[in-house]
Amino acid sequence: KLPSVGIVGATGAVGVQLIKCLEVRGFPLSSLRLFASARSAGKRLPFRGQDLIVEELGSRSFEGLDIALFSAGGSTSREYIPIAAKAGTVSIDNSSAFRMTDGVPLIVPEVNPQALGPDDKIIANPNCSTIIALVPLWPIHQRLSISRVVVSTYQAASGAGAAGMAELEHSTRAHLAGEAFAPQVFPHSYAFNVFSHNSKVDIEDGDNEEEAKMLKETRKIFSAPGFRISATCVRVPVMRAHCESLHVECEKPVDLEEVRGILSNAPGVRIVDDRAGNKFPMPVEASGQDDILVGRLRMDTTDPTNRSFWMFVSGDQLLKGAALNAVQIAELLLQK
Ligand code: A2P
Ligand code: 11C
Repeated sequence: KLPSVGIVGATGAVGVQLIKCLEVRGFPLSSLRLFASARSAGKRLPFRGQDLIVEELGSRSFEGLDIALFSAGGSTSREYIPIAAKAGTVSIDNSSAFRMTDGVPLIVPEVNPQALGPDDKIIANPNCSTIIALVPLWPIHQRLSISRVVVSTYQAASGAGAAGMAELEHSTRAHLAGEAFAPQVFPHSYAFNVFSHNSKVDIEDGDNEEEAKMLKETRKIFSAPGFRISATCVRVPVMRAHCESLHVECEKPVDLEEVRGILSNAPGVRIVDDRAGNKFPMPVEASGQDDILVGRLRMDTTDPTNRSFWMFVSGDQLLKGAALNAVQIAELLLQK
């Protein structure tokens, strides 16, 4: 029997991509229902040549639903996922609400599919910055044993949802027109600016929540509590694909050709590394693509032990960073 599927947060930036991913990948389902807040009830969204009508999410929404894909923020997940579980619905959650909860698997299908159990009722989708880093890092770690990673992100507006994307556009238009603009989603003016990630900063250690998520989630997904990774997360005025600079140190001396070979066979990775043409991963090319683009592969010549190298990656925050990874988890669920 084909599963019945629901999307919670269907009108959001990720929700719309969830609908598209289910359609493009020909996900086998008997019915699709769309849920959002009361504001969107009655709105129509296309799926497989038909218009589906958005329903207001409520505590009875999960009756008869096999799988729910949640992307409506942490508080909606915290309130409704336990209700869904009681109704027998399996939830795949794009929020951070349950990611670090013991017993809830945190899955990147290319990395830890084995962590998904057949009876799991809540499955967490990692943070976008984590997914985009781990898809290329995992095959390298398996073959070369990474001893330490230092990440710097260049994160797009899409990470803050549809309202964040609209704010980038409106603040840019206002700036070009010489008009004043009062930011509402972000703490600073976005147009022609770069600022530290807009999540809460820990006063003690100085990490913001986005950085803390990258460290904790990587350790859980790799099943490596002591994995050495640190991060600096920054917002750049880009619409929808994140970039990350990764400094990778391995246990043993590195042969860059071996790294290139590993990445060229890695699922979900495409190498874009044209030194002669000065062409490397860019958000405009990663947007709309399933693969994580990887390039700027080069040794860190300041490491006399030859164990360290650099790479630069770009991945669509709304696809592999969110909707695509969630739909791949649902596909994995069906296989199990
Ligand atoms: P709505 O469009 O009705 O506000 P984004 O990540 O782009 O900001 O989108 C958030 C998604 O979560 C939207 O689909 C939004 O619906 C939905 N959402 C927000 N709050 C709730 C809620 N309390 N119940 C159900 N859906 C919600
Ligand atoms: C961003 N990654 O780009 C964030 C938003 O834990 O899923 C998503 C936060 C999360 O701003």
